[in-house]
Amino acid sequence: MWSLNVLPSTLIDTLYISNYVDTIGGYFAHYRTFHRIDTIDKANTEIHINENDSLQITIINLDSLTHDFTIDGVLDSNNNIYSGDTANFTLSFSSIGSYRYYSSYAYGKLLSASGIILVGYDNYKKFYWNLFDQQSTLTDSIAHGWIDSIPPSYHPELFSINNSIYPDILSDSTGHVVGNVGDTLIIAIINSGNMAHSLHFHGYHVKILDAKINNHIVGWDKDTFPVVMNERITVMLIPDKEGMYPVHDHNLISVNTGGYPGGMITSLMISP
Ligand SMILES: [Cu+2]
Repeated sequence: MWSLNVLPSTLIDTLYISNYVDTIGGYFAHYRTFHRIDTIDKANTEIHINENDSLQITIINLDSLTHDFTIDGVLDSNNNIYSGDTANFTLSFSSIGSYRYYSSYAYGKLLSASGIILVGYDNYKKFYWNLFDQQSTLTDSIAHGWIDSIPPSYHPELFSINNSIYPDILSDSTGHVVGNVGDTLIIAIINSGNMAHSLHFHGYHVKILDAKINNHIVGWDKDTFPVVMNERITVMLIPDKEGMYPVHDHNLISVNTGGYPGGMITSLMISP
């Protein structure tokens, strides 16, 4: 008898680090992100790796400042990538689930240089929600390295998913969940911001498959759950009915960016 095994392979990818300024919901802010090709993409590129595969990634620093490429539990921060330099990493992941890559420099991660790696769930439709918050008036000082932590007076007005606000997020095919009744939909969620968020689903409950920090919530079947700072969570949604339902941060201050309803809201569009 023959048995067919899927041999592990290597995913090869390249990300660039850039800085840019943008006005989102009326708020001007400095950003740094990891993105593909040599175009600046507002969202940090999400990466999916099949279960058991490894990742061979090249990071090219187009920014004027030094960065690193950090993945908690996988890759330590001690790998400076100087301005104009290129670094290569070959990485393997011990378990399926959601991971976060980021630049550990304050002028990197506090300005959203932080993205999602999802390992596994190869045969399902996958979506990515990268939560972020920031106070627009702090970003100039952070960008120049004049402050390197969030002050106690933190008063964010910028709340986004994939660096996009509602309703703009509806045109982001990675963040706007589209599926059918009975589908198994996987959503990878990280909190790249500076405060805890609490996601509330209308219409459905989701099963929490993986949570790296708040891991007592694994196995919960809930419509609301915490996403603390630096968290990485994977949830499974199997819609039992058709409809269009919002998902938003339950802290209502964060659904006002650009006017209500705005900010940290996305949507589930489920067809029969
Ligand atoms: Cu609600």
